[in-house]
Amino acid sequence: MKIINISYRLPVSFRRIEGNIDVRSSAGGLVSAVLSLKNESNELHWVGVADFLKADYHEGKTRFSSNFALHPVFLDKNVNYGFYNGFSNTVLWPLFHYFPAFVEFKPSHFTAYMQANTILAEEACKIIGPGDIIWIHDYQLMPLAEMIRKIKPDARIGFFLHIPFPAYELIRLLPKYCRDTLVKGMLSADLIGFHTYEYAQHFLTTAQMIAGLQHKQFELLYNNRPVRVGVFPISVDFDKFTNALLDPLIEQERAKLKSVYQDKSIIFSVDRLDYTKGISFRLRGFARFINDYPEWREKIVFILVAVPSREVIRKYIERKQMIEMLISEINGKFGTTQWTPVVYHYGSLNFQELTGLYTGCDIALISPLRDGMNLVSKEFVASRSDEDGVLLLSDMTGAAKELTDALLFNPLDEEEISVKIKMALSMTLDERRLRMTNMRNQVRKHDVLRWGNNFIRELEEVCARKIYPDRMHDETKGMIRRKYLKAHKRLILLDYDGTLAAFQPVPHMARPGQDVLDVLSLLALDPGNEVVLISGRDRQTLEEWFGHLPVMLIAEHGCFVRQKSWHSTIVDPLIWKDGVHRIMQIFADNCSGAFVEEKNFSLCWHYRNSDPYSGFSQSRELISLLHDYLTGANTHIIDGNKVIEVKPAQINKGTAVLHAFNVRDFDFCLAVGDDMTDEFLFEVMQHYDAITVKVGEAGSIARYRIERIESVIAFLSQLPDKL
Ligand code: GDG
Repeated sequence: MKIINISYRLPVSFRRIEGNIDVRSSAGGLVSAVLSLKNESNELHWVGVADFLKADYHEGKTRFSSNFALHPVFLDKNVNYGFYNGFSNTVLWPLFHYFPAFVEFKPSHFTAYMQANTILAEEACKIIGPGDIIWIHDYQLMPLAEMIRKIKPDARIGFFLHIPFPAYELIRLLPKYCRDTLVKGMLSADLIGFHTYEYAQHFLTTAQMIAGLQHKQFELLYNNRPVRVGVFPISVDFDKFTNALLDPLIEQERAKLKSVYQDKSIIFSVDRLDYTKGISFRLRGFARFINDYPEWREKIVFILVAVPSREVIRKYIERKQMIEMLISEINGKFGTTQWTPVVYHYGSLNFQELTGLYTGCDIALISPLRDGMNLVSKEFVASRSDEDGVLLLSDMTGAAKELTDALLFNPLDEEEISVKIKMALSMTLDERRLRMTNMRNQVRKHDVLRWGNNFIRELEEVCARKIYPDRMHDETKGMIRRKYLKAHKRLILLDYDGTLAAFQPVPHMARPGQDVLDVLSLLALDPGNEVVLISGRDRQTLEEWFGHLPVMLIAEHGCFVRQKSWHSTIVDPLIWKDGVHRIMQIFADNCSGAFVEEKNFSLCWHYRNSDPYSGFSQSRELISLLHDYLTGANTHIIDGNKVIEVKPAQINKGTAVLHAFNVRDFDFCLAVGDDMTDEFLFEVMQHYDAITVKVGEAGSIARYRIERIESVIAFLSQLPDKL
């Protein structure tokens, strides 16, 4: 089996330096995580975009030796520009980090984005074989899973988003064709991973808004496949950083630092120069600190390292100028001939310099306005095996949810930053130790190796889950009939719409045909049978259509039961109903073709006769409003087939059957249904070893599948036939 990792960047580069090819491997956490997945029974492969020349690669590739096979994809310069600098970094990056005003959308960039993804998909498919695992990373590759799935329908695909997934309100700003492509692209993976629950929740809302999907415990059904949404906070290679303290080279770095700044406390920060990292905000906070606490002047230094990043994009050039201006203002205003408050380095550090600063500083000050996770904070913690140092961390980072022993702050609040710097400098050694030990335990326990393993394990698990009911062949029908004939007491549970009758433009038009009435009579007249029609329809309709038959009727998804006479299973006073009716009526008035159907215990907003685009988008707004309106109301909102329904939460088709019967009394149980509400029935009935049958092509937890309504009727009519 192959594990094929696909990311924009490759972890290796090939550069010609003075005529020779220099092969350099990057040693980021993702590489460690991927390498840790290696075992005797798998091969590791890495597909990504080459940021080096083809000729240099061919010359140097024999000198690259690692545990994975490298598959660089060489993109045309213009395509790569539109793909990476264009759509990825001037649309998705700012939008997903809540900087909508920084978005510059160009359709040609989106075209390049799609082209690049198509090329990557084709390259990946050349190596994908049966049973392989494909792990796709990040916002540059959101449509890739769908493209791969088209060529390799059975591939096991995981997608991980390294940046925040924002609220739907932000996603809405993208043109419809873009947002649909991106979200449906992600949904084509089997497992979609995020750093935090917040991002996962935003994604689930978006999936409902865009694709009409309702999740059940973070699992969705998309194109008949189960898709799991999971939370996997990325981390760092703990041992690598923790061992740094005692490394002699790093000790030297620390010694240099101490000799230059011997009498001063050191604040340190390092990040890519990016507007999301809040560098100017931390500078203002620091300036406020030296202004408010003059006794600290000349006793403190802020070493600020900004690593060059995306230097061709306008907003990055502007931000660099802004930061550099601010640094000179602070140094000009507060500095003296003996003291430079901010020591600025624009460039990258090698590992020794980086860990020398992590281990040699007193405070790490990290202030993103948004950050998917933020690894710098975790690297700082992992490096501090001396259990000293204080972490000052923005509460807008994913890491803040785990590193709760940091001094957390809001990056816009200069005063708070200033006060927290003061707190950090005055903190006792005991308190520093306690906080750092707690954070180290967290990072040690959840390091990046565990992250990678957890993700792949969960991907394998979700792919192993079976949701495709077996088609019901003649042999199976024979087996069911044998069971039926042998049994003495049989429970037969049948949904109506979509199971025994086709959908019609208006609900009342779906009257039962004679064939349906005949088969129900045939089965119900056998004294050994309990036949139950279990439907979402109201009791009046069921009574009108089936009242004359000796069958039990369950109406409104279980809210009413007719045994000898009708009775309700609900004790809820339905105080929510008038308000929901008013809201639904407003939406019906504003959406041509939509109408409200009132049942005794539920309300439905139908949009099957509306324009598909506006009907669907109004239905999304209605759902979102109802979710908020009904907070605490003990209701369930069903996002059905062209209908939004609100009903009491405690009752569903499954619980209704349990209320009505002791299922164990029966030696043959059959449940047949076609839609989402029947899944509740299947779930319950499977505990009783029932024969569960899904009608139609959609995925289901049912055991068997029948494709068409006519086949259901034929199957039921033949049940009592002697074999
Ligand atoms: C994205 C998400 C998420 C930086 N400068 C130097 C250097 N670095 C290394 C750090 C750290 C990495 O780069 C930066 O990672 P972050 O997580 O802080 O930020 P992004 O680059 O924006 O990463 C982020 C991450 O993906 C992972 O999912 O956490 O939220 O935005 O490892 O050490 N390393 C060296 N010299 C430098 O000058 N050696």
